[in-house]
Amino acid sequence: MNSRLILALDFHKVEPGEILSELEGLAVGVKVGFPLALEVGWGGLRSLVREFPDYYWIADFKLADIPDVTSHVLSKFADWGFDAAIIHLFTGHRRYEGIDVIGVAGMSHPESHIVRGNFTKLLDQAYLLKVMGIVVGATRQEMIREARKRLPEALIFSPGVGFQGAKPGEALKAGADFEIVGRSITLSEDPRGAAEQVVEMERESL
Ligand code: BMP
Repeated sequence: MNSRLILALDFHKVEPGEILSELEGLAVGVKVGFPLALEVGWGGLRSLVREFPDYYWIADFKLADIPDVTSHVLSKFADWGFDAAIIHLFTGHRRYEGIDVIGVAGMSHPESHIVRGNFTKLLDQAYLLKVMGIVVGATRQEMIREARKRLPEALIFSPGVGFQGAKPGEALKAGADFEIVGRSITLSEDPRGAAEQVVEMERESL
């Protein structure tokens, strides 16, 4: 599709189904987590995944439990049609089948200094655990460059674009593979127009 945009569907003005229809062909994936699950319930999430199978669906509940619990949750998400799930790397979890696993290596918000202080260790952990991808905040481009160097094979997913300050395309330029964008699209009166602008800026940056 030649798009590097993943939609974070947390908060929204327009109905989720409508946004997802409007963004077909513009966003490659959709990331959902607690905000939408608390609103539409697990059944509601499953219905959206079923209704829009062409998106790459990421379950973002930042799992951080014991291996037996995490494995159980991951396999449920896989059954429901999710393509990927986000976990915390510090747990050392390494059992996953049937779903892509993305580990949190760096976060976008300024208060995440404990995560930031352990960034190198988390990257080593991501390498050892052979996760498919890592999250590194778009607001920290030097961390993206470092992650790209150390983990040339992993896909880098960068949130923090728009509302949190990074400009569309900046994380890609630093070496990320995908930018995760939420409120600057989902809280717009015109989500498709907002997404088109993001995609255009991303294309210009490459
Ligand atoms: P927004 O573009 O509305 O700020 O949304 C960013 C999304 O990325 C949210 O779903 C948030 O949970 C997620 N995220 C983040 O912002 N920073 C991180 O470090 C990790 C995240 O998963």
